[in-house]
Amino acid sequence: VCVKEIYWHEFQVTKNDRQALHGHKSRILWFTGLSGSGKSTIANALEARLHKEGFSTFLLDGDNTRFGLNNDLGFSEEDRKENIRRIGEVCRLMSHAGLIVLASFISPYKEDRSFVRSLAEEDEFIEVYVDCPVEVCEARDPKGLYQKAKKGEIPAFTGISAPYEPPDAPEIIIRSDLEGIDESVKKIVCYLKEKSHL
Ligand code: ADX
Repeated sequence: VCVKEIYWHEFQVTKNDRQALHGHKSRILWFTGLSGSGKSTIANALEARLHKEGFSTFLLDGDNTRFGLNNDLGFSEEDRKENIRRIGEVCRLMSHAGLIVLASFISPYKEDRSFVRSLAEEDEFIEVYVDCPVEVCEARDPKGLYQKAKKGEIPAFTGISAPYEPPDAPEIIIRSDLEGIDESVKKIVCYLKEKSHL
């Protein structure tokens, strides 16, 4: 039996102090959607815009974090859960650092996304559903993965042989098959300004 003798420390510099230094609130913009839906492209363009306007940001992306922090994880339901749990904790740390975090992960399970939401403060977590029909993602197939999945070369591929649970009440919905990137970025910036997040 492992008895954990650990205690939480409070440090002198608080989350509020860090937010004040950055001149804005911490936020977690969580992009969820199918592979090829455009999550990372939109998050990338949004980060560039926010950065240019003087906001302190950081972009986390499924493909990249799976090379490092999560390189021990695959795509089983259990591994995806652990992937999102760790990233949720990273988002929480980054929010304590006072950053606007943009997280781009398929995150196919509702339960895992609500776990991340539960780590955040009230109004801090903003779920952006990048909604795009699977046929469109398949036609785009930027990494050729849908083609491989259809041939059975990639098991448990989201949208083909593994489930995707769309959010019930996301803060923002982007129809990436109907809206361009600039339009999507504007929509998110407008939301953030309207809600006084920026
Ligand atoms: S998640 O489901 O655990 O949230 P994550 O966003 O980290 O996934 O990684 C998704 C990326 O991994 C995809 O964009 C794709 O490039 C790649 N990938 C490799 N295998 C799979 C698979 N079986 N299902 C979905 N994406 C996969």
